[in-house]
Amino acid sequence: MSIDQGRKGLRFAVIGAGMAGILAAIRLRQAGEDFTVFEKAGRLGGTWRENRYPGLTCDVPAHAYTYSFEPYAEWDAYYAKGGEIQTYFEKTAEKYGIMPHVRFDSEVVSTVWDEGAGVWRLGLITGEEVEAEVVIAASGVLHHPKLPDIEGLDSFEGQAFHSARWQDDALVDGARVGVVGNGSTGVQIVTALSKRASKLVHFQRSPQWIMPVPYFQYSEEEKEAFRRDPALIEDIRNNKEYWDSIFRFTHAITDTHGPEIAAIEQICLDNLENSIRDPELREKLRPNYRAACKRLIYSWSYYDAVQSPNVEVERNRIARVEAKGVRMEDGRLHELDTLVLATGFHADRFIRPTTVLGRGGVSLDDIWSVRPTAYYAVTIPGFPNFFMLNGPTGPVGNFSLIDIAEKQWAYVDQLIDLLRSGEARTIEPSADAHADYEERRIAAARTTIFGSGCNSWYLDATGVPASWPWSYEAFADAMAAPVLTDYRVEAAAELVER
Ligand code: NA7
Repeated sequence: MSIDQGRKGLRFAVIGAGMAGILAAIRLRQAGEDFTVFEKAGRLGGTWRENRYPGLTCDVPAHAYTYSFEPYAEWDAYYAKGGEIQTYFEKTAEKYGIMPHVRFDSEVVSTVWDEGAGVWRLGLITGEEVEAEVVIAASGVLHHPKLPDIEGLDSFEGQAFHSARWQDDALVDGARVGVVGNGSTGVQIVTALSKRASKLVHFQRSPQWIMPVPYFQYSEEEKEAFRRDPALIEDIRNNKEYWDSIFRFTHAITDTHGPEIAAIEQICLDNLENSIRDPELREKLRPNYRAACKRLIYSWSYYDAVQSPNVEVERNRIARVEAKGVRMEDGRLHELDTLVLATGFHADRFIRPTTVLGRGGVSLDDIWSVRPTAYYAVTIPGFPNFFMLNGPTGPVGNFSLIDIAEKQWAYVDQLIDLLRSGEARTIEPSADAHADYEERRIAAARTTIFGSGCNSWYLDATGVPASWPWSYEAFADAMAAPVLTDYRVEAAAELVER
């Protein structure tokens, strides 16, 4: 193939048909590119496909949790339910003509850079091999369930399952249910099941700070108004109070002694003091670490739920699971019909277990042996034309990851432009630029609220917060334009005929 043909015929492989993969696909289709989305499952939606537990809600206001270019009039309430979000992504993918480009049941098991040909060779689970000049890794963050290392789980006579593997036939109505785990997932499940289970035990290894938030339904009239005039939705998306809260939140994360984090801590503390009537329960629910150190839980109804007579908060240590239920270290047994393990995810996986081999056969697994990392969360030295959306070290917190992915795409698109124009055959960050970024990032991350002394999925294996450690504005600025001097560009002219 000649150089010219090669440049004109750029092929893109998008890995994952979740929120970020759909975004990439929409943008590539709009640009008239040749692309395929490889999806391991039989349905798109990523997180919103995998999670189907009762009470599943996105804690970003619904109108802020959409693509900026695709507002949605149909949200039932200020916060959207998981099923509604899944429908939104399916409708959006249809509307933008993405579906014919998605190959379902096509897990990418390996992607290997072929230096001579200047292509990535992707091995699919089906045994096929496909080629692409550019890989967009949009494979998500929290998609490998972490099961707890609790002895005896297999001996339980009822059903026990991870929250992301919800069993539709699970006994919950009028049943005795245990929920292990107190992250956003556990809190949402307990809140929902408090109205359904006859007995509900919430096993909390660590209590959580709960941020009270407003919740209201949108009426049919309001939805009709949104349909007629999408500018009304824009007003909600651009609502000053909402954006002030985002800025406040990111400043709070990065300035652990500032007024913003003090305000958040006070709101959470007041919520605990004013909502929980029984002093003993209040002490059980009082965290001993700083608010926002773990991902803040947003809830308008959890504190009501745990005060229902059928709900018990269990703060003692679990000794083991037995046939009839959960045995505590103090010898008590909670007899249960169903045990839900809301114990989180392996947050350091990203594209793995896919084998990714870059220049010289170097494995991403080796590069990531200490921690997953990417230059500005998007690109990796030695992995040319490989771009990540919602990759390692990106911003995490109580804000929309769709917005983050859109900003990352705007950045990636500028790098891809160099390939499109024929100016570059390959592009990747220099090792020095990446090392400098990581050094600065790690130093800053240690000083964030996430590093203030609690355990959470935000921490990497060495205990360093794995996220973007600077403000939202700093992220927006960084994504607005890549610093091209930090990139290693292999000019197309150097390409020999292949
Ligand atoms: P999280 O936030 O990682 O929470 C996991 C919870 O499970 C957390 O309370 C853990 O306690 C608890 N856990 C984990 N292992 C055990 C064992 N062995 N025994 C008892 N308790 C355990 O996961 P989620 O699914 O709730 O939320 C993940 C993200 O999804 C969320 O932040 C949103 O971004 C959406 P710990 O705090 O470690 O003591």
